[in-house]
Amino acid sequence: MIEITGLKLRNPAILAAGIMGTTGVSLARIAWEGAGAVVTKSIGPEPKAGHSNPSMINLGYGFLNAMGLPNPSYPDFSGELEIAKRESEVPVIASIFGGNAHEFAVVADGLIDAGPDAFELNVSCPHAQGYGASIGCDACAVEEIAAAVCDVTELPVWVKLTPNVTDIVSIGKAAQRGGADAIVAINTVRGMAIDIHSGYPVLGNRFGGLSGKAVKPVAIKCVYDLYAALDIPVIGVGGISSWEDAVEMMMAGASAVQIGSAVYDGPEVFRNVADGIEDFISSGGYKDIGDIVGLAHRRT
Ligand code: RRO
Repeated sequence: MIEITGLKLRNPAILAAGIMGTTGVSLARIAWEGAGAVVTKSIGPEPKAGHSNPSMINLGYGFLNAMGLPNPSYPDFSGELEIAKRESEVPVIASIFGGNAHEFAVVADGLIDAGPDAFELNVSCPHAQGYGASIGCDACAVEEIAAAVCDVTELPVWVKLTPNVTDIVSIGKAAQRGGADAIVAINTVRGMAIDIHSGYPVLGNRFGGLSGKAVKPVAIKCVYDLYAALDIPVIGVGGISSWEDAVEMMMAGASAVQIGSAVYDGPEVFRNVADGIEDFISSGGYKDIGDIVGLAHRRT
């Protein structure tokens, strides 16, 4: 059992936003598979169809996606959130997005009655015009968005950051100033693939965000730097597919981890990661998870 931003989690392996998060039943399925908490697909103020296909490709060492924030909008998602809450015995976190602070607040406010346990503010989609990374690179905007959502809810507010910035710590500090209870790092790394036979970019949107094994070292460094600079917990995400990856992320400073791309290899990843962390703690002579969170900072 761990506690993060006041939420009690049976283990620190959380489903990341965007994977299996579009319906209440798919979220519940991941909870049944052993996840400590689940995060929904990002939900916004208006229905969005998303980018044209192909919207996701498997590069072998990671996935490149440009889904384009497809979602039914918050009024139409409330029912799914209610199902996720009813069917899962773990915290359900609503990932939300908007074009500005007001829209974020409207979406959060509109979802509160469906009963989420926390909000995750997605200010970091790398390829969504008017949303995401353009906002997530702007410290003032991030502070304003966090503050606006904190104004409409008492629930914990997590802010998910983009690695596509020169100084992720300054953005993390802005989120903290705005009242964020935790930082989630990282969203996907902006990238592109080109088909050499036709010369066309492969993704319908031409570019997208890279996730999976390839981004783990980027995520580890971001979490390491954020942990050193902030007073709020950091939740690590990026390339975690085994308990060893999760322990490494925790040693960088993550209080919990999120798992996304690895779910495509099977949802048993949550149980494997949770059990592996627990065995590592008990067999390594550590008292509890707190002993390994940020351990790399103490090894000088
Ligand atoms: O929907 C997407 O294309 C998407 C989102 Br919202 C995000 O936050 N990160 C990402 O890689 N894709």
